[in-house]
Amino acid sequence: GEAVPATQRGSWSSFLKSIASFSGDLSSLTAPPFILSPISLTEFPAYWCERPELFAAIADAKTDEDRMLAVLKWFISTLKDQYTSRNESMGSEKKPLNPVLGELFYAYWPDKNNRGKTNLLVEQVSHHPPITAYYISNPSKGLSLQGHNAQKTSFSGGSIIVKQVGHATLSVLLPSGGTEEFLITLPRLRIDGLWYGSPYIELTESSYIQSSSGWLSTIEYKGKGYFSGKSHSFKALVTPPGSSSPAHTVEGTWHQTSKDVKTGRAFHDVTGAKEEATVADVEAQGEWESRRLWRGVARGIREGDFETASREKSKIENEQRQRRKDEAAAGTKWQLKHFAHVDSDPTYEKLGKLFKASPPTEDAYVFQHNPPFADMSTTTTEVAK
Ligand code: 0T9
Repeated sequence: GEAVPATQRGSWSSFLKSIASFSGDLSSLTAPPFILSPISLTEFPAYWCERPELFAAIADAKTDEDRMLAVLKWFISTLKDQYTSRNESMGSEKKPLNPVLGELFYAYWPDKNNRGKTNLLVEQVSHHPPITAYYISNPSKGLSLQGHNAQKTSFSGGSIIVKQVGHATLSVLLPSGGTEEFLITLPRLRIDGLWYGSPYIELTESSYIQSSSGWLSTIEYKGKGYFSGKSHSFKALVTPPGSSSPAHTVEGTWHQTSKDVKTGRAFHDVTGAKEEATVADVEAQGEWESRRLWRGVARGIREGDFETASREKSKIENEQRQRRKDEAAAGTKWQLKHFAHVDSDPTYEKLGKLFKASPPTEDAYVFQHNPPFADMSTTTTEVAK
């Protein structure tokens, strides 16, 4: 295809053949240099908050119904950043760096215009298969989001199909002192454009946001040729507790704008700029922090020096292999730093029942409240002031 450099055509077509004959963990396949991204998957949870004022706005809603609408608006507004931002910054979807076990990513968005400070903490909690856990909080607004991400991939009709495994739970401290919780499930992805060497993501099927108040958002995703015939289309139905007829229907394209179908009023708009998180300088980072850990590889990829990139990558991989061997010999196990694994998430089980989530239960990684910044945890006292 056009986007594939002449010298990499052969390796791109063998890469595609290996994807086609393989399903499972794509991260372990070696891809040609032109498709490599210098950014690790541990940075991806930042996409949840690159419009921090929309996250903060959840705390300002006065009723359960308005809170669901604020959560839906924030969620829809993250999709452009989650699923199209590599196309914008690098020309196409690229293969991210595969995080090592224990890799960390810390970042924040400063307080501005009374939105409060938003903190992000990410830890790679499994290497094979890759699983990333994250905790995002805005303590002054009483908001916290906890989740984890893994993928099951397969190949169909020339596209990669990615089933996201994992979910997020959003916790909102209410002025009454109570807590409202939201279970957020994740859409399926189809990676198209592979043949031409310019991959991009389309979202498919449905995802859900279920509130403990009973309000439910069902979001249906469609590409070209459906509702509006446009790519990246969605339709969200917002239903009150115990009802199946929607109180609100929102329609539009998730990477642009949408409107409330009944009132005709604008709903979300992400045509404006997003805001990148603030991250410590590489020099000031610890050795497990993503940008520090991958520094040599990332520089090689950015500068087109793929020999250096692959030598630096081998160093990291060999070090990891040695570590696993030493642990096996000593009969010890890698200890997670910020999260504890639970086989079943009670919030998922409880809220999942309300919309018949499949599967009926999922595991989770619970944040241990030992953040690197003192001002990260959400407590009732902070909200009260
Ligand atoms: C969670 C997101 C996820 C991670 C990425 C599938 C994918 C790894 C997972 C699901 C974030 O919240 C949202 C966005 C993009 C997803 C990635 C896109 C992608 O291609 C990779 C996979 C593992 C590949 O690298 C496939 C090979 C590559 C050559 C295609 C570009």
